[in-house]
Amino acid sequence: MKSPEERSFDKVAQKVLKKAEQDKVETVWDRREAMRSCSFGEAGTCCRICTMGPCRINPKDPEGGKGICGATAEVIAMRNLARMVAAGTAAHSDHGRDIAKALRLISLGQLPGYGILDQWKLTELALELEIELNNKPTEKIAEEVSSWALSEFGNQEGELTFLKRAPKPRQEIWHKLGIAPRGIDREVVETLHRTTMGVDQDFESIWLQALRTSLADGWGGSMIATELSDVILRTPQPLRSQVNLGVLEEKLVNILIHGHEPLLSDAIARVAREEEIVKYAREKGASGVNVAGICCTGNEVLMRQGVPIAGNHLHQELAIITGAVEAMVVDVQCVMMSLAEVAKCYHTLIITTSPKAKIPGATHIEFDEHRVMEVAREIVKKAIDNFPNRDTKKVNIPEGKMDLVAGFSHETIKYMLGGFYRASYRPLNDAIIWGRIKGVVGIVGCNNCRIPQDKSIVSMTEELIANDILVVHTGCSAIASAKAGLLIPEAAEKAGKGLREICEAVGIPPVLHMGSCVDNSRILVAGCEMVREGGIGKDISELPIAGVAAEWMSEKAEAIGHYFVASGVNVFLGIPHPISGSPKASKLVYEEAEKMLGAKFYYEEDSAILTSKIIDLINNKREFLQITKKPERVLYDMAMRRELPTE
Ligand code: NFS
Ligand code: SF4
Repeated sequence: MKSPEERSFDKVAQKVLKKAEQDKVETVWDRREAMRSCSFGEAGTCCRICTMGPCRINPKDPEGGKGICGATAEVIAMRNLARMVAAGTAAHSDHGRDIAKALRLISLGQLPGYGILDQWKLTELALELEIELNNKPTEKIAEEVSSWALSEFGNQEGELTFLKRAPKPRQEIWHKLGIAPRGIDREVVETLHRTTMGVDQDFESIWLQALRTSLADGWGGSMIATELSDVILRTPQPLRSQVNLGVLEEKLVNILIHGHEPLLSDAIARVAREEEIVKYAREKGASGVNVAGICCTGNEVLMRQGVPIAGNHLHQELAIITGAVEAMVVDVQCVMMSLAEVAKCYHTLIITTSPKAKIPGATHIEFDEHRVMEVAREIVKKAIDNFPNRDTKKVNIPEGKMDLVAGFSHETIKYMLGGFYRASYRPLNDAIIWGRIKGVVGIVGCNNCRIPQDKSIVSMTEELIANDILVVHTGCSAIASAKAGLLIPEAAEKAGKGLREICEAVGIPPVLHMGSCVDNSRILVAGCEMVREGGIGKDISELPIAGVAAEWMSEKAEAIGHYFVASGVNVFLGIPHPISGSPKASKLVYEEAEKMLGAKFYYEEDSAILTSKIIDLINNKREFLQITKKPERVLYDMAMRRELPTE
């Protein structure tokens, strides 16, 4: 068995892992260490899409090997990869669909408790969509925007509206390769169709469709989720909060919200502050109610309400093991089935809320969009009722919480850098041109129990900022760096001289929390703005930027990685794609992609080597843009002035 220090880089997690051992509770790490994973599955050369098989191809077979139907290793590996991208796209996009449906209900007055908190963003969107605004009431505009959003899912022809946000050269690449997505659902379905038995059997053609599907996530489902969440719940602005298991409170009823969809979590956080509810908690012996988040739903309410974060993906079991959680309320995605088992050892209630996601052993209280506030109150009361069942002997909340600043939407970055009256990316581009900031790297994605929790994310982030590279984060990576104290302005001390000066002048941390995983779309929009502002490249692929998924595990991360690469951002992986059994498929994504898309995937087991490759890439891009040297300041004398051309 690995030691707590080998399992997690986070000292707070290490303490709780020791408690898990004492309490004899099995965790995800125990199961990982006991698991004998199948090497064919890992290599991507196991096929079970028809019952003539399953087939497996030995990557070491000198003949190359074939499935029973004749399928080659590259086709099997690429089919599997494409299906991962489709599943990831489906997950993010279904989340986007639910937000679009919520906007529709709001516009019809059928979602009590919710409204349009960001009128400005709604207007901006309507203008972009060329919706006539003339004296229309807000509800009518919201209805039209929601109708547009819902139609993006079912479009059969044409292409997704937001693709037009991309720089022209990028759009041309998509058109040339035939990978501009038509409708979000259509691309997911087509990928499932193409990868079923006996359809598309050219691995390059399958990969192009995987790219098209991923673009339907990044510039479709995820972007819709982000934009419309901003309209309903408001665009995030920087705010302070706290992070890690130390945010749990001994004297309060602790409710954890875990999953992805923000609506119910937002309501729970609001309800917990109601006077009635606080009174009810006092009656049960607690001094109030404490709501904290896990994973992306946590990021959503953190960014907009400042609700603290208890932890990232690998913290979900640990939170329950503190013995101090009355209820963990989950919706969809990244929720481990083991939670119900872990909860049995304590008094914690696992409450499932989505009609799409049920767990044996959990209590199901369904999210009903017509009575969200009532459902939220019912859930919070149930948690309060559970407070007297807490076994104080089993409670041990580890010391350890960290301050953080979150809420850097791409709009706020613009305002913070450019000022209120001339919000723009110009100061960022200039800082890059002058070399005070060398580049921007987005570190995104999950934790993975195959490698020590948070270690790669935190060490890479520290090294990049020390090299004057601004780091932006989303998802569980943001929480990892937050726990390590990198999301506070004081962390600028760890940055290189140039980056530090900028952080200190503007008052921002050197590592910016941009939101949940669907908010990776904010990074795409920021990339477009940087190109539009000029001076550092005509396409996203020319910018000195990169993407990193250091500890990824989810199919959603495959979708994100693919739409980054398809958008021209090189992506560095700390966990490989499961395609190593096919040299041809590997060559395509890790090498040849570059020629097609101007970007490709990189994989390195050692995160230090991965980081040095990122720094090399950024330096190469700077060289290509000829911004490696500070332009020398020439002082003109009178003779030189006289020689200046006159109009
Ligand atoms: Ni993203 Fe966010 Fe975390 Fe990974 Fe899961 S919560 S959607 S998939 S584990 S970063
Ligand atoms: Fe085997 Fe071909 Fe069936 Fe896959 S599709 S299980 S490779 S026979």
